[in-house]
Amino acid sequence: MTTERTLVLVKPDGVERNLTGAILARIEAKGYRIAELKLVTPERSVLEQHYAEHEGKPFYEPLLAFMSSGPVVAVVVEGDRVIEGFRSLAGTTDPTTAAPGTIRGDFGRDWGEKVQKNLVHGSDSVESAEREIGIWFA
Ligand code: DAT
Ligand code: MG
Repeated sequence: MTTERTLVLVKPDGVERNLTGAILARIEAKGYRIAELKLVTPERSVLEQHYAEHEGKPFYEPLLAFMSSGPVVAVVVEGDRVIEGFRSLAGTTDPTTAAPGTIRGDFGRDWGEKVQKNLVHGSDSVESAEREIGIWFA
């Protein structure tokens, strides 16, 4: 067993489309545990820290605008190898090509905007998870 914690966000498109329950149900059905959870409309400063690795990219400003456009559900999820496991449940970044059976593949829509409304975020490593949990649950 390698028990880990990861930061999951249900992004504004997921909350707006009433998909929070469906997304959390998949996480729980997989056997992961919800350790912390809150609904919040993020401040820009939180998003700047969260997306620091993407600063300067063409989609950065539209991404921050989208992410602050409404409430998100921030969740700390715990479980065996949950970091990789949740990324697998979420599917690849682009909803158009994300595999069916994944959250992004089943529910994601891609309207060709500059920002991909891909419903969820999941930390990509142990280091990212600890950093991101510290940002969202200070
Ligand atoms: P992921 O969310 O799969 O970890 P990422 O960390 O590379 O992907 O990017 C963070 C978010 O930024 C992603 O969920 C959607 C947006 N994004 C990434 N690449 C993009 C692109 N080429 N065009 C538009 N938005 C993009
Ligand atoms: Mg990422």
